[in-house]
Amino acid sequence: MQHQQLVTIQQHLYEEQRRNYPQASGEFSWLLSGITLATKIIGDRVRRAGLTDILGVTGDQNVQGELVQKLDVFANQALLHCLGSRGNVAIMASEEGEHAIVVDRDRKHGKYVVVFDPLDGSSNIDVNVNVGTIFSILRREPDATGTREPLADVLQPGRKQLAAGYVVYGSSTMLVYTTGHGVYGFTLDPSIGAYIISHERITMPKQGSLYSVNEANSDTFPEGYRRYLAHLRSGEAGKTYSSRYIGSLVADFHRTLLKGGVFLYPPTIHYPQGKLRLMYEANPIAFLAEQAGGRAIDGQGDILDLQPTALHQRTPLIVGSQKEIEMLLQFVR
Ligand code: AHM
Ligand code: MG
Repeated sequence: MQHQQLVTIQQHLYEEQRRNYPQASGEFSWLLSGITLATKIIGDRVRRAGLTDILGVTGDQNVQGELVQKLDVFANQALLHCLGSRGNVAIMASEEGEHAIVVDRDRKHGKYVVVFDPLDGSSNIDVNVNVGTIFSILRREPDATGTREPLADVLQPGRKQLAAGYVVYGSSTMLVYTTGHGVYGFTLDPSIGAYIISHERITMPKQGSLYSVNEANSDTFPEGYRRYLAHLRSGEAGKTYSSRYIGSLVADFHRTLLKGGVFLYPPTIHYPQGKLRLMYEANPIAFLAEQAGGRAIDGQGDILDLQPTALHQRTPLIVGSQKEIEMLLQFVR
């Protein structure tokens, strides 16, 4: 019997760095291992989420006398802890915190900025549906005068991302990431606690046959979006479309990445700027989409070209296959 070689994410990253950045110090791999560790801790807790009611409700003490935390708070702390101890992370910013957290003011050591959504789609936890962690890694830019505010180091356009990815806590736990040299997927082998490569060079189909949107909002979408959806349903787009919507961005995007089609969260009456967050939802997803041959736009231009002005800024997000995005632009531009 022939055995396939088990390639862990660390091995893969090591090879990738050797190929593309022979001078690399290994610091980046060290940083990424902080993320993989945190997501294993989070994934373990997600698996046991249904037992929270038995072990104790949120804010209460569980049978061991420990205070039970909400899962998204727990996920946030796991990431802050695992990244904060890495030594080369200067600034962290999270969906769970109002402000960016400065870990290391010394620019010589603190090279990286990490922005994340610790547990996306958390409204799905109670019903045993997939949730995820999303992350984006930026370089801290040089600051000759030493006066730049930490937030300015965070608010960089998505094009400047060094790496981005997500972990989807689904029927298996999968990590998908890019450093700008293609998109790779790793599945957690729970028996050995390692992420093993399972998806080499993921590419999004040029056109799919699924669209993904919260259709309950569609009466309040700008007209172009409504006509676009009607066009997809009409069969005139060359495919018979079906709809899929989970309500967890990571899971909805993961499917779109593998199967193609389009995911959209347009402006609505409740969210005139769109609901999703630019820095830690749209940017990392857009980087992955482009690296896989797809596209991500805000209805006008590429997400990755937007200049952020606030940490928790929202944006419309339309992401998917080339063909579906081209069609959308004809309707909304
Ligand atoms: P959250 O960060 O509060 O979990 O909200 C983000 C989630 C995304 O995962 C998902 O795409 C979207 O909100 C779903 O929103 P809606 O329920 O309005 O369709
Ligand atoms: Mg979120």
